[in-house]
Amino acid sequence: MTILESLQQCKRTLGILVDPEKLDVEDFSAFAKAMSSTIPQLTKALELNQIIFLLGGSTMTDVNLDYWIDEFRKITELKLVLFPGSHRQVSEHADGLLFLNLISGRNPQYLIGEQVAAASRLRESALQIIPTGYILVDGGVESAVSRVSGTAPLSPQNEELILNTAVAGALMGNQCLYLEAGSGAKVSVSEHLVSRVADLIQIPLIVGGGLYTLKEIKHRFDAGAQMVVVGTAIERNLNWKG
Ligand code: 1GP
Repeated sequence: MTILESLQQCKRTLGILVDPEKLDVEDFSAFAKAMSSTIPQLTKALELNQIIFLLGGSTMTDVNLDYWIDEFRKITELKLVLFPGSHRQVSEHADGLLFLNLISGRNPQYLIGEQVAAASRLRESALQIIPTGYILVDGGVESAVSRVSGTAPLSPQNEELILNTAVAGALMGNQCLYLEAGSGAKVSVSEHLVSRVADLIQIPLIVGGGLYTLKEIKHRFDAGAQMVVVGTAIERNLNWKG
């Protein structure tokens, strides 16, 4: 089964976001130890169908991604999916790649420029490439995505614009949609908004940014998200149990 098929068929996928700039390779053993006890607990508490690791970050530049992924492989057999902040964050050593289109913004660099720049490496790659419409929703603090892309997030109050952006993203052929409040957001994407978007689209919905408790994650699944992403909560406390 491909990663995309697993998202289409699995009702509850947890994405654990790891930013290689924030986790030193030297910390891997601590990370591995923490994950070995955390993952079974999260799986049970959230009734998960699967967990995958997302790798990437908006500001990552000088990390040797191939080496980093090889080290990561030593501690997990879970799928590793790239979540790139730029065309430079491509590695054949991963399993898949979210091919992000920042459709909430109007910066051509993040609508087509980065994608074209990545194409020469992707055209002969065996990576599973998942076209993903990426919608940045205001999370109450300026996000790295907003800063780096030079685009403003959509206001959560402007529901119609978010819904229309989601529908347009699906009609353009994206295979997933990602509702993103930004890493470390104060306000996550609400269950209400998740539910309204989920009702309108037939492709997997990913939700992330500012989710810190099991309850918050569970409510996003209940509202219709196929995949919920958590990063900061685990970065802050490797023994996070939600
Ligand atoms: C960010 O959605 C992810 O792209 C995860 O956000 O770090 O706030 O969990 P957090």
